[in-house]
Amino acid sequence: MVVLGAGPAGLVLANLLHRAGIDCVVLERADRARLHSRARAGFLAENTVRILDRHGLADGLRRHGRPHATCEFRTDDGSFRLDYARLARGERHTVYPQQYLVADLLTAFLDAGGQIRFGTEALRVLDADGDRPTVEARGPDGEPLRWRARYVAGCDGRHGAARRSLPPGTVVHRHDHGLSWLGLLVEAPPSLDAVGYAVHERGFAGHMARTSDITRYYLQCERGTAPEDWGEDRVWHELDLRMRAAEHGPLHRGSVVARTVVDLESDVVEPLRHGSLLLAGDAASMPTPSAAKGANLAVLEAELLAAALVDELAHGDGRALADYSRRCLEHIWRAMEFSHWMVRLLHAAPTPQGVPSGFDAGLRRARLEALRTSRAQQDWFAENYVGL
Ligand code: RFL
Repeated sequence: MVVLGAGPAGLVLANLLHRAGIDCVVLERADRARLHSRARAGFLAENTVRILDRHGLADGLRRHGRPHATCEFRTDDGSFRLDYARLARGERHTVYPQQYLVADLLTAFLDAGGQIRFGTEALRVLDADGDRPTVEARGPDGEPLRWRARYVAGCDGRHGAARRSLPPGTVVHRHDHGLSWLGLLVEAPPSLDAVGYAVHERGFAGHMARTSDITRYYLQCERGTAPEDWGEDRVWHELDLRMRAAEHGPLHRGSVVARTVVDLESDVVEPLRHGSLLLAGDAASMPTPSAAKGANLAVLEAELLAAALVDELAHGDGRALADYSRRCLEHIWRAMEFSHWMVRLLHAAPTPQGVPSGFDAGLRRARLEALRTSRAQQDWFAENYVGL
């Protein structure tokens, strides 16, 4: 078995396969230090924590993760909070930066004798329609490498070799929301004890805790903006305005240590199985970061895929593998639908002339008002926000 990519999807899968005695190697383009420092997600759903717990992979997040269960919406019409652990199924998030989770999963895999080839870039998967696919790769010194295996798991993200190796005619459903966020990591404690969502005429702003001294902020920005155009003064000016610091209290300032522009695009590959090539995580589907679903889907799919592969390879039962794509797509489309709803809640829909639509603004106000006042709407939100 060859697993492409050592992100949350590839590492959960590799840990579970290795424990079940399935021979597998993980090919990872980056070196180990890069994986330990790549900050991305942070909000893990309760189901994700349950999966990791079930397989003894949750020690780090149990020790250092922090429970989180409140979000605060700030709008022109005032602000309101939702304590989502008191709504719907009573579930909360655990805030644990993705790079820490990746580090824990790497350690667990290597300590158990698992095999990872760092600095090794998969280039393509050949013969995926047969039962001995080949992975062609480039090693750390540029040397050509090849592996043959019974199955290849594509867990190498949206721009990886698995996606490039899909047979012609594979359907990739894409949606471009026409919006972009500047993602910022700031060396400062969180400014509020909630996820902050600010809906503002200048654009969306978001606040998300990461650790006691690192906070993630988002600022909606022009498509095509360069991160270096956002100096510290400009960042704090916009954050103060959009988060309405004058009304709600100052934000904790600190150095901006990372700036990334994220275009709000979503896609779903359908199906997730192409012969001997199986996709999981961002390689299978990419939601926008608007509802924090990506890492959670990656872990869920990895557990399903591991169980299906063990059934097939250890017990000769291929039924779960045959059903893998259908089962994942149910979760993926639910997560997509909610992420899409969040995008429409938090932003003015882009218009061809750039003139905001009053009709769209009215719908957005109605959505926020329903969320503020309707218990049924709040339960629906909570179930989808933290659930998977
Ligand atoms: P990853 O984590 O991208 O890992 C893929 C790995 O594959 C390697 N790779 C290759 N290796 C070999 N050969 C190749 N050709 C390769 N090409 C790539 C890469 O180096 C990498 O190590 O994918 P995976 O495992 O599917 O996990 C998905 C998540 O990382 C992703 O969905 C989340 O980070 C999305 N996301 C969030 N998800 C959440 O659930 N909660 C959040 O709060 C959250 N916040 C975010 C996010 C994504 C963000 N960005 C960067 C879009 C915040 C941001 C800013």
